Amino acid sequence: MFIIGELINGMYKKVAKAIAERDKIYIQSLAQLQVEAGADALDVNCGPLSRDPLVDMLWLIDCIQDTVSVSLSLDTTRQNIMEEGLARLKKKGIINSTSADTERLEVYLELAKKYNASLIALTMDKKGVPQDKDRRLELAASILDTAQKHNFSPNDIYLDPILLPINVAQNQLFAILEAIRDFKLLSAPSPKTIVGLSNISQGAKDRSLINRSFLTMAAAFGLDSAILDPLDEPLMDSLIAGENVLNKSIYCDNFVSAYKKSKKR
Ligand code: THG
Repeated sequence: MFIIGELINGMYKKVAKAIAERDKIYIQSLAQLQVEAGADALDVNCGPLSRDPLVDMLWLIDCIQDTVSVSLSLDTTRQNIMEEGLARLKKKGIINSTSADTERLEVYLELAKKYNASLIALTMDKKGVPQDKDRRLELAASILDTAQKHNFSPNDIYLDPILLPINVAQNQLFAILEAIRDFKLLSAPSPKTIVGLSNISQGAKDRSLINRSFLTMAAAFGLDSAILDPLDEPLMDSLIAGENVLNKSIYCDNFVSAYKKSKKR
């Protein structure tokens, strides 16, 4: 599974404070800790409180790139911030994200091509977040159709079914798992799939337990990537064990430590 660390997000009060105070040490340690824990990429989001999100995003990118060398997932809804951020990246970037609205999607497909970035596409449009699997599949098919018209490979598209909180949308979670499985059938080569894992437990108790239960199930439904908290050890251990069960790594008595060693860069 391709792990994108979620912790550099101004949604967290401490991160918002560190951004406002230009606390480079705090941000860089969050970057290092996540990479050491197994993150393949880092999500970067200035959060809702940012007074100058463009300047904050560029500061965060520079700050993170000064200390780790993984890819960055630029998590912003603003097109100008996305473009200036992409221009600043040293590694192949990830656009997080576009919706399925054609005008928006077309702009982001061209941006992704221009900067050789991957593109996360949410299966939602102006009508909002789908309430069932069929609508998610319909939007996913439309995203892939538009991508093909723009000569953009499905390999570089991450379809996001939008994971909803268990306390408000419990009856949709199984449909989301099925969507993750069925998205892969919509094109050849297949698109990739992704979720923002922590969404599922927002406002709930026992967050880590809910997160890791869903993640191992999603892995079994073929999920390729997740934005998650890599510092949550029980979560990472469940993922490692789950992938071992799925025969993605070879079983041995110390498979958890063997896996962790293999990820050290
Ligand atoms: N899909 C895509 N990108 C995403 C999401 C997604 N980016 C943002 C988000 N969802 C994934 N990242 C987070 C980060 C933090 C939390 C949830 C998802 C979170 N934060 C605490 C909360 O809200 O309770 C903050 C607590 C605090 O203030 O300390 O849960 O779905 N493509």
